[in-house]
Amino acid sequence: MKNQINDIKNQALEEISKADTLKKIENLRVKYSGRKSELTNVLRGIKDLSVAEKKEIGEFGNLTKQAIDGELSKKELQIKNEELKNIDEKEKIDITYPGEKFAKGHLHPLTQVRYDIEEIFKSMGFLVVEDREVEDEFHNFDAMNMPKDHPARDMQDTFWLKNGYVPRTHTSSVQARFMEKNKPPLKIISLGRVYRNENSDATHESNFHQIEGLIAAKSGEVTVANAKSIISEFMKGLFGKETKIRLRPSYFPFVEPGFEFDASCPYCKGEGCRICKQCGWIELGGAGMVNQNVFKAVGFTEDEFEGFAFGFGIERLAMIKYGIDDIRLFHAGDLRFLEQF
Ligand code: FA5
Repeated sequence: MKNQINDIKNQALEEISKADTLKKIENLRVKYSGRKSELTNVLRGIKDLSVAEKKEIGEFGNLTKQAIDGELSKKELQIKNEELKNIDEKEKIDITYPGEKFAKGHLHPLTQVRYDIEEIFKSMGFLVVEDREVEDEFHNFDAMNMPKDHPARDMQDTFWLKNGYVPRTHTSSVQARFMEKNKPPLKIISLGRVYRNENSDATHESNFHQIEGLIAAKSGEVTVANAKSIISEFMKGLFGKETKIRLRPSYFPFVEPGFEFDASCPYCKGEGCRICKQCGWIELGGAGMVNQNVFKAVGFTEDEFEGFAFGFGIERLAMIKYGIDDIRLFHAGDLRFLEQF
């Protein structure tokens, strides 16, 4: 029986030494050390031996089982360590490897231009004010010297609300709102959304942004020359020092005399190109000396004050600044466009 046990031990040790996975070790444990193992089977024959043989074979059997278990545990540990080493190799972390870049958001190009405009005017002492987008007829039209039957109302296609209010058609309404509460001298700008019942095309949107400016003081203290130099500074700040401006006579009911403002094209420097449609100048907005009827509408005495007002389209300014030839890109939400700024 001793020989039988020895053979089992030798066979077990040989197979254990060749095992190279935890699964194989588990199978060998069942085969050589479990309750149904060959060794347990052989040792069951002890009961037929003499007392002395029982003792001797019993001890020998136990030592053999301990030896087999010991080898199984040793080999199991060895395989586990080997696997850990492999994991270390496979999952090695290189802490010097550059991290992945996160996509960063940024301001919309219109917001960037808006902030640029605000900074330029603030540096010239202007106050930035805001007011409502849904206006009553009085502040959008009447106070701007556009009474109900005045044909000038047709110049700005209006979305009328059922209650008689209007999504403002221009930021000029802020002039009236501000002067109702503040007497000249004043220097303000106001930027915001305006709405017009117009079809979209490359240069028109039904929802766009304007900047309105107003300088007002005692009569005789504000001239077209002051206003021209302020607007010239503004254009230089936005488009570059070499920018020139020009005024052309025009009509807006809330100013008298009225002008249209053009800036020399920042792309071709006045030579003529695609952006300025070959004429060297780009139309930016309107301006003029505040009509005395506007001052009267907000409660001031006629000729007590004089002022200069101007209004530009912010999308148009941004289009020129960045060389964009279609206004619709600003609101299309196309990341391929927005990521370029
Ligand atoms: C006005 O809105 C006047 N309130 C401006 C003004 C203020 C004149 C103070 C005199 C004194 P106008 O309708 O021309 O004027 O619009 C001014 C600017 O807004 C235009 O020059 C243009 O740059 C921009 N604009 C007008 N309509 C659109 C539109 N549909 N889409 C995009 N921009 C527009």
